[in-house]
Amino acid sequence: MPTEQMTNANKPLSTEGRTYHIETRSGEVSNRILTVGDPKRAQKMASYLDKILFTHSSHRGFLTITGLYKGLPISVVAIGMGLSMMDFFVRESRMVVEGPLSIVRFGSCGSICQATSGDVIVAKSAFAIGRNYAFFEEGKGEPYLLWKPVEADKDLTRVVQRKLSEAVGAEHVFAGSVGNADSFYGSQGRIGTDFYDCNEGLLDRIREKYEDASALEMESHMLFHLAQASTGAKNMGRPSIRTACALMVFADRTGNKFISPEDSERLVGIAARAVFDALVEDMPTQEGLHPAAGSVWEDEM
Ligand code: R1P
Repeated sequence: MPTEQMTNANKPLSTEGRTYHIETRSGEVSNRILTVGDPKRAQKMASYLDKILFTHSSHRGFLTITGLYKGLPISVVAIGMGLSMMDFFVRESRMVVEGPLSIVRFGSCGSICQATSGDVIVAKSAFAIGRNYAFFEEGKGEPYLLWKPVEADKDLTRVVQRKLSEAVGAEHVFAGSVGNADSFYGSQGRIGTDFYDCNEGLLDRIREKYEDASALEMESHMLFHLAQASTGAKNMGRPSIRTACALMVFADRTGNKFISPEDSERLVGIAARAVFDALVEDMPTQEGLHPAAGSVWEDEM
């Protein structure tokens, strides 16, 4: 249920200017954002900020933590899972931040390349994988639709890859195209008998179609697609939204291995500083970014 009175059905904002689902307003979210799925991962990564200035958990499960790192504001936002949550997050963040946004997703994935559990895969591009209802309901076409890859921002991706390589060792960092599936199960080729999924040949079809296909997860294509579709707030000669994505390999889909809780905890801790350093190197000043006046970092700048 709405927690506050909204008046505009097209752009629901509370009288305080808070967005409907994330419940943040202008001055609570930075132009530099690290986004993850799991709120516990967000808390762990945010613990590497130098100072936390703002924390809010919304009624729809979005967690926003804003603080300072090396003197600059950064927000960490946990969004849950799936492309709809990514859509809420990107659009509602764009509503409350002035100036360009740099967004880095640090997620988990299943590897379909030589990267194994505990390695990191950086997304050079992402393609969407969607269940084709016309096949299941009308017998038309292929059971899964595979869309053309959308590129990540090259400069932001380069700095994220370099910082992660320095942190975890270049031999543990791979790069390639990432498949953003609309399901953890059917559309990622997990085989089961409870549902008619018709996905036995899906992984082979993906590898055949995209020779650099490296990982499967559930948000990256929506992130990259919305960055390309964004129109406003062009600033500093840059697009409105620039995006990168790096993924911890939790599941090795080829070797059938899974990361241990200890290794994932360790990797998240190491990666936090690497991603913050990348965001700060990418946007080293506050010039042209969201004004400090009225923000949660106002007294710190
Ligand atoms: C599935 O377990 C979830 O994990 C992956 C997938 O994209 C999906 O959201 O990413 P996160 O660990 O960032 O949530």
